[in-house]
Amino acid sequence: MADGAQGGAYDVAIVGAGFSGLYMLHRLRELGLSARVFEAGPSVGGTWYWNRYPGARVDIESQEYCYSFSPELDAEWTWSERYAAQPELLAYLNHVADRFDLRPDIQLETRVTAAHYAEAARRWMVTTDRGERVTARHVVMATGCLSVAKEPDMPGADSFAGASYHTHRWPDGGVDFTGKRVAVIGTGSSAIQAIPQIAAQAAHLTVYQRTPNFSVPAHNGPTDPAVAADWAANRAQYRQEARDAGFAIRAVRQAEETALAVSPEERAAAFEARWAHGGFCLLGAYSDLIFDKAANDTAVAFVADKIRSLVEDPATAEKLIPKTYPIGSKRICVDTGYYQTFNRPNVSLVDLIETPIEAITPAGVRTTAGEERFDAIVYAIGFDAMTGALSKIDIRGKGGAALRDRWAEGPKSYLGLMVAGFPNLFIVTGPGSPSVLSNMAVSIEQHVEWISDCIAWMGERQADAIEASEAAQEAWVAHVNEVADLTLYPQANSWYLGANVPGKPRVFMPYIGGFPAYREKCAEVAAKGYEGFLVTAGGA
Ligand code: FAD
Ligand code: N01
Repeated sequence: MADGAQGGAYDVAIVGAGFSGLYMLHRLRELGLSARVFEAGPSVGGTWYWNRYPGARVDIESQEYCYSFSPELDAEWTWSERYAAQPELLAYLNHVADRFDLRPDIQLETRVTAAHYAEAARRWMVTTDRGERVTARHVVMATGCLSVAKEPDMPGADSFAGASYHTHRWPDGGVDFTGKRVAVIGTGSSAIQAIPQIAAQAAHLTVYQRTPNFSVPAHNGPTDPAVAADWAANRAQYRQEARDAGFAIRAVRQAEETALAVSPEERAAAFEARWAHGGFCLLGAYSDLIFDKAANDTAVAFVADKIRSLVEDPATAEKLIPKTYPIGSKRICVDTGYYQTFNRPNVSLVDLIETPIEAITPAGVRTTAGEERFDAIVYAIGFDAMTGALSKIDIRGKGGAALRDRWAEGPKSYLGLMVAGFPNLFIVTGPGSPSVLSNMAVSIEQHVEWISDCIAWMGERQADAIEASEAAQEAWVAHVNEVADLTLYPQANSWYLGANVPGKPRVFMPYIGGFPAYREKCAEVAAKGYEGFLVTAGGA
């Protein structure tokens, strides 16, 4: 069945060598197929190679945020902390690459610039920035949802005479901020992890905040040996519990009762217990927190009081409390000492709603309140999420149609896996799938397994092309929107909606119907002979 890798012809070309690309390669190898991975970076690891900023770590407990496909891998790997930090996650993914001998089929420092579908041959022509052209029956875009950084868009950003950093492109070997005056622009998950670490080192840190975020404590620490032993004894069951959980996160411990059905005292106790436990489980306290504004308000009020209790200066505390969107409608941040950092004498907060940035100057940052001088500026301003990496590649399907054009009004896909008019092009955790609204380690495995099963199924039938039908795609897009509108999510100006990138169409991109329902739908589609897909064999 293998096409053979001679002369740059493969069964499958995989773009990206993060969590998704590595597992995709492993699965295809097991099927006896030839596959080549192209990775723009100098290392495997994706997210966990690029985001090396101080404090970078996972926001889902390490035991849950890792592959589940290999019991041997599970048995030989131990996590040193409850929430693993970036170096450990990168070491894990490097270990996976070595353990499964993946490296011979991975080409690093090679960016895919174009992928064009040749209809007559039913093959993709893939072009790289090294001038190579290879062909493949299938292309898997394992390019990541959060892999294209937003560039600083304030006037004068290029004029700054000091050092500029982006959290997504942190220098190898780190940065020493000792004795420096540092600005951090942004207060999303990346900033909230980096700020306490930078504050501990810098002479002075100024945080420029446009929209405050809700953050909950991680209560991170060394892995509790009892927890590790419990996981080792019950891993298969716990993994299944994660797959059966709405966000594919077991630790959320989703309760069934609704927030307003209980007394204020009972509610306060439940929130308090979950705050003490740490992480995302706060949102699992009641079943209606992401559906009902009044229920959500109770969690907002709880977190607001926590912020007031943690931040000594009342004016600073008020600025740090989000007041314009429901909790959970933007990804909650999971921090280690974030709010307490604002009690340090060397840290100040600038509220950009009161005093917007006018320009980055050669000396520092100028807001409507005046200029502050810095030695370094850290941009923690996020990503062109979900569609950014795909829109950077010149992807052309049937009739030479460009994916960029097809998605000009917002991304459309069937199940987040395939796009009508683009046969044999698969997307891992694409828009329209649970993706970033889930434990991505779980979602990635489900997608990779669905895609490899589909390719194997095609091989068994000597089918040479599979493509989402327009009708199935339209119905799925309508369903994704309908489900999003049942929740409070569209009420926030989040990157889920593309609201963080000027000019990006405002479309709710991930699927919020829950991982279990989604997984079931994908399995049902496959069991019905890939219902909603058009399959071609021998040109018919
Ligand atoms: P990535 O890890 O993004 O890998 C994609 C790779 O594709 C990149 O290495 C990129 O260089 C490469 N690539 C892109 N375009 C091209 C091209 N044209 N040619 C060649 N190569 C290309 N998710 C969670 O569930 N829990 C978390 O705690 C969590 N923490 C995160 C923390 C940070 C700082 C960030 C940014 C994201 C986090 N995420 C988290 C989401 C995270 O991206 C996923 O969990 C997961 O790592 C994605 O793996 P991936 O392989 O799909 O994509
Ligand atoms: O990016 P973000 P991120 N002027 O988009 C501000 C995952 N992740 O890298 O909200 C001034 O969330 C912007 O302000 P506003 C996780 O899924 C996980 O932090 O647009 N400010 C915001 O405050 C996360 O959700 C972890 O008003 C500007 C910030 O920059 C996703 O990645 C860690 C601005 C960007 O926040 C993205 O997180 C890190 C401007 N021109 C990331 N432009 C974990 O904890 C933007 N901002 C596991």
